Amino acid sequence: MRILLIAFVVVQSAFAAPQFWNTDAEGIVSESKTLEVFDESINFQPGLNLYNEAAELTDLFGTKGSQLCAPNSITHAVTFLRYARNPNFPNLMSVPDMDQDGTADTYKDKIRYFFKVCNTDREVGTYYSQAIACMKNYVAQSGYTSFSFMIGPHSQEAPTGYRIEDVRRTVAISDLRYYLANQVPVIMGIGWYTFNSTTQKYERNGGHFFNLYGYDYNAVFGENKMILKVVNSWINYTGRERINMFDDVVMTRVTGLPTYYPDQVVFELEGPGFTFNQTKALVEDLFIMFPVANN
Ligand SMILES: [Ca+2]
Repeated sequence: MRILLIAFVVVQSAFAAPQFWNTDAEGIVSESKTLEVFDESINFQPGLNLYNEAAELTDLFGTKGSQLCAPNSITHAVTFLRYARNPNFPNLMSVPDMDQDGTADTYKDKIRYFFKVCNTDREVGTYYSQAIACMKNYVAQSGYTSFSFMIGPHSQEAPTGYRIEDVRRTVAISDLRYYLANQVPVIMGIGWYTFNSTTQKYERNGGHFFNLYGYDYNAVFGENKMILKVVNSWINYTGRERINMFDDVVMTRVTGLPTYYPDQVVFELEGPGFTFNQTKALVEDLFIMFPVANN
């Protein structure tokens, strides 16, 4: 079943985002994997598999293995912005020959570069504040105005001209529809939460970053559900067609007593890479990284 691409812009009156040139979302168009018919369906993932590169950077691993999800997802997003997006951002800067193999700016060099400039810790990974800071700096150092900020309860700084309450709030489905429809490669931060039967609450015991490059949405979902096109650093896409180098992950509004979940968590994820017996993947923050050309 072929999916219709429908151009639209969600009006966000409090949020005067930059003018995006391309609202037609002319990315890679995938076949639907479900029998549902969606009002809006977008997939612009670039067909870039970084799994093997990251798996070979074992000198950056901690005692529990790789904590490279932030450097990996940032590398994925900047590669998309520089080469695949239409229009693209060719001035996004190359990185040095970090591994001294004689070739600069390889995917491995980029992952090493963001590991370094994000101050990623090989044991605990990358804090949200560190991740957004290095995204923002990379775009600015490339000579663009950096429209880079977080939306979510951990957001600490609004972009110029906006209020902190515009971005320090719970994530909304309308946010994802707006940015993804404009081919902004959103990075999502989730927490892994396990239920503690003593406190009767979900407690956080880790987190994860990954890339979003589209979604399926039906108006009947309202603000309660959407299906995300996820590129996840711990899934190896080798062997898939480039058009299929992503997974459908369902994001739904959590139910239950208000105190059952952490404050300001309203969505959980289920699907490949996110479904476990005792642990929930709860959506926390979105990372928007977008270059705006200086006139
Ligand atoms: Ca190199």
